[in-house]
Amino acid sequence: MEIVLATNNEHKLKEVEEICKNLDVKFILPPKEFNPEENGISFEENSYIKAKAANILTHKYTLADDSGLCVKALNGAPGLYSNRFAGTQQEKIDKILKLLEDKDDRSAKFVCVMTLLDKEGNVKFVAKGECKGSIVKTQKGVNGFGYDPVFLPEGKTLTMAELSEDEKNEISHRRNALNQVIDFLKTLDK
Ligand code: ITT
Repeated sequence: MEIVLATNNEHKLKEVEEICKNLDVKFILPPKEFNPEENGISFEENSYIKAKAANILTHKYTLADDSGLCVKALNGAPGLYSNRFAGTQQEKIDKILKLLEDKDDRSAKFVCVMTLLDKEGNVKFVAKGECKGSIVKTQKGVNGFGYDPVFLPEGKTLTMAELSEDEKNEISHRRNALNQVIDFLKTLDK
C-alpha cells in the first residue's frame, strides 16, 4: 500500500518509515506545491488541513502528523505553535529554557495527532499519541529533532536527543499515534 505522508519535515518521514519498516507500506512525500496554511485551532484541525491539502494534490491515501510540545507551566505553549515559537530551533529551545528559568513545575508532553484520509479524501481514522516528560535545565544530545534536546521522557535519565533513534521510536508520541493507525490499517487488509 502507498501512503502520502503529508509533511515537509524529513525527520517525521524518517521516523514514520522506521516505525513501519516491517509493514507492507511505502510512504511518499507530497509534490512540492504542498504548502498548506496551518490555521486550525487544534492539533486535530491542523492535522486534517495538512492531510486534505496533500490528498487534493495526489488523490491517494494520505496520512498527516501535526505535533508539538506542550509545557504545563506555560499553559500548554508552545503547543500548536511549536514550529512558529521563535526563529531557529536553537532560538526556540533558548526561549523555552528562559521562560522556565524560575519554574519548579517543568512537566511537559509531546503530542501527535495523525489523520488518515482515503483516496477520495474521506477521513478514515484519527489517532492521538502522547509522550509525557519534563523540560531539563540544560539541553543535551544531538539526535532526533525539534525540542528533543530539552525533553526528558518520563522514566528515562537521558533526553530524547540523547536516546538512539530506536529508543525514541519505542516511546515517542509519534510511535504511540502510529501504533493506532497501524492497527487500523491492518483491519483494511482483512
Ligand atoms: P509539517 O507541518 O510539514 O509536518 P512541521 O515541523 O512544521 O512539519 P508541525 O507543524 O507538526 O510540523 O510542528 C511540529 C513542531 O513541533 C516541530 O517543528 C518541532 O519543533 C516540534 N516537534 C514535533 N515532534 C517532535 C519530536 O518528535 N521531537 C521534537 N520536537 C518535535
